[in-house]
Formats: sequence, C-alpha cells, structure tokens
Amino acid sequence: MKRPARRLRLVLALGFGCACAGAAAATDVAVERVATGLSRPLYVTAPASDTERIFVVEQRNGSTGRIRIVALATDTLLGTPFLSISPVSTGNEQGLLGLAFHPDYASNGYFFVAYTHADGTLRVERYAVSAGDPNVADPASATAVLSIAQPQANHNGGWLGFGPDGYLYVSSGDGGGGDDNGAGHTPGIGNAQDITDNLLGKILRLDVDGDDFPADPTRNYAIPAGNPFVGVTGDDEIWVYGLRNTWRASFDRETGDFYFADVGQNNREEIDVQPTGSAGGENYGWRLREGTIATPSGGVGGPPPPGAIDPIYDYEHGGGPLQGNSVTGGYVYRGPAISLRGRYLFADFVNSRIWSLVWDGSDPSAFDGTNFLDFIDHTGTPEFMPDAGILTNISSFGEDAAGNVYITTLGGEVFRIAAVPSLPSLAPVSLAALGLLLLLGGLLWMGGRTAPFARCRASIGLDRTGAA
Ligand SMILES: [Ca+2]
Ligand SMILES: [Ca+2]
Ligand SMILES: [Ca+2]
Repeated sequence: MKRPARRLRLVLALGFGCACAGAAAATDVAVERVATGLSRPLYVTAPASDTERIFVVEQRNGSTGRIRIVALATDTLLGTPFLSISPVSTGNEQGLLGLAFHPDYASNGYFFVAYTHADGTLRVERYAVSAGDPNVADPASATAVLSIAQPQANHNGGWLGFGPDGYLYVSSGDGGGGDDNGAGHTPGIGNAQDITDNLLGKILRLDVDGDDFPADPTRNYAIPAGNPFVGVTGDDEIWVYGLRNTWRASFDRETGDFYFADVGQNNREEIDVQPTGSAGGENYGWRLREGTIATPSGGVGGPPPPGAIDPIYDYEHGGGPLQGNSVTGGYVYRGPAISLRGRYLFADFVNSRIWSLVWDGSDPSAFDGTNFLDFIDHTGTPEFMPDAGILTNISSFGEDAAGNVYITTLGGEVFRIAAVPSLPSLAPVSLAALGLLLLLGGLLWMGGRTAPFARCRASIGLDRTGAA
C-alpha cells in the first residue's frame, strides 16, 4: 500500500479526518454486494455501451440455466429471467456456462450462449432479444452455432467472448476425465494436443456473421480467413490449443491482450497471456505440461512440445496464501478505481483467494511462470471485505460496460469492485483550496452539523454505478 499523501497526513494531523478520511487513507476500492439469492451464478457481462444493466449467468436451477438482469441504478435483481434454457445437464461443471453479446447488439439484438445440453454436448447458440421488452429475450430465436461432443461430464470450457477483431472466441475444455486420457481422448496424445478433427482442449475463433456450411444446419458460422490452421493441417476453427479447461478468459479492453486461466489437475494452476497482434496457433502445453512442470500424473507428462508457451504465472496446489486448487481467471482492470488500473485480477475457487498482478510485457517465448510484476494478495484486506455477504467459492469475474469488475460466488452472490472517493485522488486540488474546504467543513462541524459525513457518503453512493 502506498504511504498516505502528504496532504492527507496533514488532514489527519489536524484531527479532522473523521471516518471518511480514515477510509480514504486506506484505498479507493470497496467491494459491494449487488445481488444475492441467485442459483449458481458464474458470469457477469453486459452489451457494449449499456451502462444501465448487468447480465448474470446462472449455471442452473434444477435443469434450467438462466440469465438474470441486475438494474444498476438501484442494484435490483429483476424477477423475470432474461432467458431460460432447458434442459441442461446437471453435473457439477455442467449447465449454462457462457454468454456474450454481439458487438452490434444495440442494432441486431443478437447474443450467444454456451451450455451443456442434457445429452452432454457443449452447445453454442445464438438468441435475440424480444421485440417488445429489452429485459426479455425471445426463446424461439434459438439458432445453433456449434455443438461439441464431451466424452465426460467435467472440463466443458464454456467461456464465450468477442475479441477486438469482432470474432467469437469459444473455450471447449479437454473433454474431461483425468490426464486427458481414456475413452473419448485421442490415444497417445490426448485431445488438447490433437488438432485434427478435434475441437476439445482449444480456444476456437468463429465469424458468427457468416455461414461457411450452408448445407449443415448444426454449423452456422464462417471461418475467419486469418485463423492459423486455414490452408494447413489442423482444424480451421482452432485459435489456440493445448488447454485443459480454460476457466474464464478476457481481452484487456485497453490493449487487446488476451488473458486466460487454465485449470490444472493435481499440482499447478496457470495464467496464460497471448499478446495482441498474435497470429494464433499457440500450443499451451497440456497434457504434457501442468503449469511450468511436466504433468506428474498418469504417465502423460513430458518436456514442452516444440514452440509451446508456458504461463506467465503458475501456482502450486495447497492451502498457503499463494496456493490454491482451481484457478478462476479474471480481467485486467480498466475501471474507475485508480489503484487497480492495469492489474490482472484473478482468484482461486477452492481456497477463495483473490490476487492481482501485472504482466511484465516479456515475449511469450520467454514465458516461464515468472513474467509478472507487483503481485498483490487482496484476500481478506479491508478493501476486499464486502459490505455484505462473503467472498467464498469465487466462480467468475465479469465486467460491465463501464469497466467495473464484478465477482460471482457459486453460493449465489454477485459483488462489484467499486471505486470510492479517496483523498489521494484529489491531487490536483491545491493546498489552498483544500484548506478552504477544511475551514468550511470545520465551521459546519463546530455548529453541530454532520455535513462532512453526509457529503462523504453521498459521494460514495454516486460512485457505486461507476460514473466516477
Ligand atoms: Ca450452416
Ligand atoms: Ca486446416
Ligand atoms: Ca499450459
């Protein structure tokens, strides 16, 4: 934590800090609960430029996956779901998993979901908002985009996101089981290392505004001409491969760098980065590699395959403050809280820890798990203690249109990492002006008024929607 600015120390020395200044001395961040009572929430997103709402993905309620809306003006969870999808399969890692709004949602009303159907396949489908109500989708608008068979119930991937290039990215998971081995896994190499007739263990890149398969009603997408395996051996849909179960990915909204967290098996969890401008086709090593080591189990580990990219950060399994058991990838924060800007936030689902770091910008060929700066453990710090509820079993992060970052917990809560006023952020204010404010506040205080308190609270209230 930074030392309080000289100006702030002066305020404190004058004995005029009050609770407001005391809080400001600590941070410009507060975690606020915005919704509770959801059914296994695991994602938050919003259409571009829609700063009024967030859309929360509920994995399932029974065998129904749902998308819920929170109206941000009042942090109100709407009673009617935006969309319900049924039947979804009901394994621990199954259900409704992903949601992405088309970049032109405001004009075409299209959005995309990923879920595991009751038959176990991972399905990507397009829906449209209803004609009459912006808070309700049209369930009859369902159109298949892609379906991928999943041999086991775990490792379904299911993250969806549009890149800055306007294409839809889809994480698929390695198909499940253990060691990417056994029934439904390519003998000898597993699914993630198999790039021929095998979409498992990948992140795919699709052009959802076209259809290269007009005779096939189950495949409704085009292949971007720049995909890495177009014209050469390898499935044309593949963007990157060698992934076990990418659990949450994101594009840095400022730089376009692509971050994804790959959940490990028994030993390591990892954070991967693909710098913006990459031509795609990178191999991230699974099943040979778990984090930066040879996969220790199942007899499947080995040296890195040629050209494979190691993570920028990996951590060991265990209960220590820098350890965990299942990574939840997050976002490079670009919201209103200055102290977090440029920091990649992520978490461990099992150990309920929250961390952040800054990728050091080094070349992927040099990635070795140490390619980061300024690691911070936010777990249990005052600013990450929510005003209500508990940050446990962190299932995902999410972003609203204004760049505020949200946290979902599988137990049913949604939190916002909010910007709150801090005195250090008043740096441009001259000492003279501040002195005048202090004098005025002091007079009000002497008069038995609580105006400084009230003003402080009002400012915090205003900032909750990220308008700061
Ligand atoms: Ca088609
Ligand atoms: Ca090809
Ligand atoms: Ca890897």
